[in-house]
Amino acid sequence: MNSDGRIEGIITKGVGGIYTVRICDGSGIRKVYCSVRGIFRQKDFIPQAGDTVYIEESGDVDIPYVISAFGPRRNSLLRPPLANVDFLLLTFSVIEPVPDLKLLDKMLIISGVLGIKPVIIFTKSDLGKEEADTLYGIYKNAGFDVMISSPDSPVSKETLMSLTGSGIAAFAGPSGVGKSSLCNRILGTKAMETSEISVKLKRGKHTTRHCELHDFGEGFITDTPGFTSLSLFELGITHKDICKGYPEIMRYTHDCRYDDCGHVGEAGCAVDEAFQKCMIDEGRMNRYREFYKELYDNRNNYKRRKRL
Ligand SMILES: Nc1nc2c(ncn2[C@@H]2O[C@H](COP(=O)(O)OP(=O)(O)OP(=O)(O)O)[C@@H](O)[C@H]2O)c(=O)[nH]1
Ligand SMILES: [Mg+2]
Ligand SMILES: [Zn+2]
Repeated sequence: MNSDGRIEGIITKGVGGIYTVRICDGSGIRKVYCSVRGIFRQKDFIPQAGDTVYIEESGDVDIPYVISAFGPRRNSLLRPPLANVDFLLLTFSVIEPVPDLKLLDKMLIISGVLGIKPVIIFTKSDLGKEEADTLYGIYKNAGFDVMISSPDSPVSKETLMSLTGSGIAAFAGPSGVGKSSLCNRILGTKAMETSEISVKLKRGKHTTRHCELHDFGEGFITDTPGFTSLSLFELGITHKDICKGYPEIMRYTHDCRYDDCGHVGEAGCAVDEAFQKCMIDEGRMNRYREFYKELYDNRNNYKRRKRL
């Protein structure tokens, strides 16, 4: 407890305006229900799991505490809806549903822009060993941490814990890829509901509906709801930001002739030269160019940088 009577905590879950806050006071670590002071109930401020908060007793028997202040946010995401994320465990199945690599690359760009460390997990390698090996090679060579997971050989708790340390780690990715299955195995519980993907559509069914931080070593881990689309433009990401999701392009940019080179066919572009020598994956480069063109064409249309 602080000298002013406030208790510091972290929101682990929020459903319908009631927040579960993890605190550490004289009684040890515990979780309490909290409402939130009216001044924070504004349209453009949504308390999120991961937020540091200060709470006071409310006098209400059912919801005994009220959040009276928020700590500063290092970052905040809408998909998944979380604050202060340190690691995004970008989970994509190699088959069923087929991986949407544009979505993966967008998430890598967002991670780069927000300073979040991405860890890529390709699941269901039991259904497509070759596909898993190819994807592993592409993203490993690009410079990312990549793991392959299957029911017989899931990503281990120890490996993940050694990577994520004391931070907040969140699974993120499309529906039906196995985020909850993996999260349950790692936590050793059946905390998260899972479900078969649709036989007809070969897609997930959006089984998980909210985020909940679970203690994980010195830090936290959370499952998240799956999603299918993301707009870089809507998030205020510009053509100049895209490189932040491309470590393999960043390796060459300092040798480009022009400081403001966009690496989309300019004379003296060192990235293009590396690409011609097959040093950069073709799919990754093509998606970079696609994002660049779309955001460059829209460069005068950013009205207000939206919250990420
Ligand atoms: N063959 C195979 N199936 C898997 C694997 N991982 C998960 N599954 C199955 O895929 C289906 C979807 O798994 P979930 O864990 O519910 O997927 P999710 O990503 O949490 O989906 P949402 O909550 O909808 O976002 C379930 O039937 C799982 O048993 C895997 O590595 N291999
Ligand atoms: Mg799920
Ligand atoms: Zn260039």
